[in-house]
Amino acid sequence: MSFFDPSGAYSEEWYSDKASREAADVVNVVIGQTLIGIDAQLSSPPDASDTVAPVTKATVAPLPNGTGWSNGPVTVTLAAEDNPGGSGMVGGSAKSEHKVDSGAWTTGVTLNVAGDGTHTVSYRSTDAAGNVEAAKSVTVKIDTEAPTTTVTGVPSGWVNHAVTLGLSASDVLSGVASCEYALDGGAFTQGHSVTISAPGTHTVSYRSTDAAGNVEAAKSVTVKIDTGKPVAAASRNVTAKKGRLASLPFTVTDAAPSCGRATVRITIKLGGRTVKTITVPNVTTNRTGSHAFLAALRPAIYTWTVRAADVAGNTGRASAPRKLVVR
Ligand SMILES: [Ca+2]
Ligand SMILES: [Ca+2]
Ligand SMILES: [Ca+2]
Repeated sequence: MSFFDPSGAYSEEWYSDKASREAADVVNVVIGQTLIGIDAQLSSPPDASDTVAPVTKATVAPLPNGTGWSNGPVTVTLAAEDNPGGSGMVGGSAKSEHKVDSGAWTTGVTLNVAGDGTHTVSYRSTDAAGNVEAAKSVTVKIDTEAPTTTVTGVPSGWVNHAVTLGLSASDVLSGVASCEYALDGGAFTQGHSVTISAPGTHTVSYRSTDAAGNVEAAKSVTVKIDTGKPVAAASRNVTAKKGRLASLPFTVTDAAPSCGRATVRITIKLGGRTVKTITVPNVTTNRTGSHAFLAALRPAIYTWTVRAADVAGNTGRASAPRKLVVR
């Protein structure tokens, strides 16, 4: 309410309630030079005829994604509006309140909600006249934990065939939305399996994303494929003394991409009949090798061949024969 005195001075006084008015706890605004001493009650007490409760709207920020999940804390903001002509949301009993799950009612218009899980945020407001709104609620679903992906079908070492990896994931709360893989640093592709068939050493990265949008830190496995057969050669004819050590030189060539290791089998024959076989494990390929053995054979002219199988499982052909002369 405002007043003008004849000099044109303008004055307003407000009282928050009757008690403060009596304590002369007033605010004066003076425009002009003279404040005239009119003591009048200008606002409260609230309109006793207001029996309509206010209406509160709750706004959640940031908004959850399309699945209804948030992957971090959210803020709930309350905005209350009283009925037109009502006692309003200022002074008197006016307040907004909120509570989370089974917690206590707390006065305020903003609320931070954190912690994984599904939360019920209840809220209500009271107008200046003391009309209490029936509590309403909004559900806040928070999931901050990324899924965990499990990969199956990973070979323990070199293999000589295509490899299919399976991806499966589990997630707490919102659930798995997608699994992805990336081959050799390429782009991630959605899928639950990937087949790698090209020879070579491959890195397969994988990760999953949950419905709340939490992306797992990518993990990776290595897949090593070698489909080439090693080529073994007996290097030269060998002469040995009966009962003495004799060295049989050979080479194993394995084209890249190669697992680099092979098992070599030496076969010694006499007159087309195998008289001795020797297995030499863990031979480094693409390098000259030899095997020393005790020539416990009767003097004769034998033949010997070598054949290699790489550790990926590829077996080459037997080499051309060389002579082994035992004297
Ligand atoms: Ca009201
Ligand atoms: Ca999760
Ligand atoms: Ca090979």
